[in-house]
Amino acid sequence: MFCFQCQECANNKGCTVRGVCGKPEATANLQDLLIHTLKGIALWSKEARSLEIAHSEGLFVAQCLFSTITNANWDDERFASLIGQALERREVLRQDVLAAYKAERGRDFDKTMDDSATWSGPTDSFAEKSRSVGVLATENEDVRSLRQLLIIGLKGIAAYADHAAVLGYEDENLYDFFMEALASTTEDLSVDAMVALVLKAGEISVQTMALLDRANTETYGNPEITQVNIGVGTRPAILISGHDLRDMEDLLRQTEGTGVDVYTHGEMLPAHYYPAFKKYDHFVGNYGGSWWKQNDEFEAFNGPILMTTNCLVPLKRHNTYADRLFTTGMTGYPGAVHIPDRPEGGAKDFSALIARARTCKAPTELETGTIVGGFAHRQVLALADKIVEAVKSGAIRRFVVMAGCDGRHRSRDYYSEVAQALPKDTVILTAGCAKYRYNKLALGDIGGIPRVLDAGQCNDSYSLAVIALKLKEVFGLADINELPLSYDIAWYEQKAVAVLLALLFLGIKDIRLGPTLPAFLSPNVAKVLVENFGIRAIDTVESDVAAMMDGR
Ligand code: SF4
Ligand code: SF3
Repeated sequence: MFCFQCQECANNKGCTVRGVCGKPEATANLQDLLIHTLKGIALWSKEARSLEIAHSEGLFVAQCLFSTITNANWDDERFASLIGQALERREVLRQDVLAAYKAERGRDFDKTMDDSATWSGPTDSFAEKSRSVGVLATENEDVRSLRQLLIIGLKGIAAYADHAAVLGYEDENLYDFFMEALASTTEDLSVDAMVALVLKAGEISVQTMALLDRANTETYGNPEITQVNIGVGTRPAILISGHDLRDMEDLLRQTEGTGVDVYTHGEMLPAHYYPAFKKYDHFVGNYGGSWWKQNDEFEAFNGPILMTTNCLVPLKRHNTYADRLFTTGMTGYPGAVHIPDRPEGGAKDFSALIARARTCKAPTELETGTIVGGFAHRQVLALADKIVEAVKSGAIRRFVVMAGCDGRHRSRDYYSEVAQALPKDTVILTAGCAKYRYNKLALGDIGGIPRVLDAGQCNDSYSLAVIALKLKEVFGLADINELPLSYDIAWYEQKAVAVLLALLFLGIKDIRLGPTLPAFLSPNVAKVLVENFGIRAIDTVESDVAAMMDGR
C-alpha cells in the first residue's frame, strides 16, 4: 500500500501500512486497482472517440473516482464489485473498438495497449494484482507527482460531477476530460504536457463547480442568509451528512408528518440555506461540528445517521452506532445498511431509517444557539452595494478566503487563531468544512455584515470565485489579484485539490495552503507551483496575518 492523497498522510510522506485515516491496506490496494481499470476504460474510450463511436462510460468513471476519495467508502466488497463492473464495461468498449476499427480500416486493431487496457482476472485475483499497480509503480518522482496531482484533482472534480449528475445536470465535455486525463497517466508525456493537463484540470474544475452550482440553485433555489439552530428538539431524529442535496430532498419529503425530525451534520449544514428545504418544519437544525468529531457526536445523536458522501470515519471500539449507520451513493461501510440508488424518476427509499428512528431517543443536546450562513454568490451580490460602500469607506479593509476542509490535527488550530487574530475590519469568506474552526466564535459584524460569510459546501468555493470576479468588475480592476483579498486555504481531501486547481486556473496568486503542503508534490513540482503561482505553506499566525494585511 502507498497512499498520499490527503493532508493527514503519515509523516507527510505517505501511508504504507494502514492509513492514518484508518484505511486498511487491502482497501487502499483495491482502490488503486480500480483506478488502474479506469485508466484502461479511458484508453479504449480515446480509441472509440477517434473512431467516432459513442459510448457512455463518463458517469461511471466519475463515480468510481469519487468512491476512492478519502473517507468515502470503506467497503472492500463494493470496490471489488466496481472493479468487476469496470472490467466488463472496458471489454464491451474494446469489442466495439475492434469491430469498428476492422470495418473502417479493413484489418485488425494491432496497437500495443497499456496493461490497464488489457489486464483482466477473476475477483479472487484482484488482491494480488492490486499490489503492482499503485502510485509507486511510476518510478520517476516528478512524473509520479504530476500524474498524481492530476488524478487526485480529478477525484474531487468527479465527485462534484456526480453531484450535478444526480440532479440531471451532465456535460460530456467534463467526461471527455476525465478520459483524456486518466489515459495521459499511462503515457510518456513531456513535463510541459503534464503541467498543461493539470492546469486544464483547473479549468474543468471551474466548469464542474459552475455546473453543480446551476444544478443546486435551479433545483433548490439560491441560498439565503439563514440562522441555523444548533440546539435540539425533543423528538427522535435522523442525522444526514455529506454533500448530496437530492438525498436531503428525498429524506425531508419522506420524514414529513412522521414525527421524526431531521438534522444536518458536517458538510450538509448548508442545506439549511436553500429555500426549498426551509419550508419543512421538521428540519430542525445542525448537530455538532465537523466530520472528525463524528465518533462522539454520532454516538450522542441517538438516532440513525445517513452518510451521503465523505467524510465517514471508521467507528471506534466504544462506538455503538454501527446498527444505526446507513450509507448511500458512493459511500459504504462494512456492516452498515446501504440504501440503493433511486429508480429512474423515483426517490431513494429511506423507510428503514424512519422505522429505526422511531425506536430511538431524541438527540442529546450538545450546544444551543444559532449560526449564520447562506452567503453564496446571489445573496452576496444582493448585498454588493453595502459591501462596496464598506470597502470604499474603509470599514472593510480586507477579505480573507479561508475555504476548504477541516481535519483532526492540532495544527489546524492555526485557522481558529488566524480568524481571531485578523483585525476587526476584515471579513472572512468561507466554504467547506474548514468553517467549523471559526464559525462558532463571536467575531461580530461590520455594519451588519457578519465577519464570517459562509457560502456553503466546499463546491460553493465557486461562489467565492464569482464574488471575487464581481468585485474586480465593480472596482474596475485589471487583475483579480489587485483586490483587497487574500487566500488562506485549508485542505484535507481531494475536493480541496480540485478547488485549488480551479483557483489557479482563475489566475489567483499567492495562495497560502495548509496545514502542510501536499506530500504528492515533489520538490520540483512544488517549485513550479511556487514560481508560477506564488503558492506557499502557512507560517505562524502572526506573520501570516501581518503579511495578508500587507497584501502579501
Ligand atoms: Fe493516508 Fe490519507 Fe490515504 Fe488515508 S487517504 S491512507 S490518511 S493518505
Ligand atoms: Fe470536509 Fe470531508 Fe473536505 Fe467538502 S467533509 S470539505 S473534508
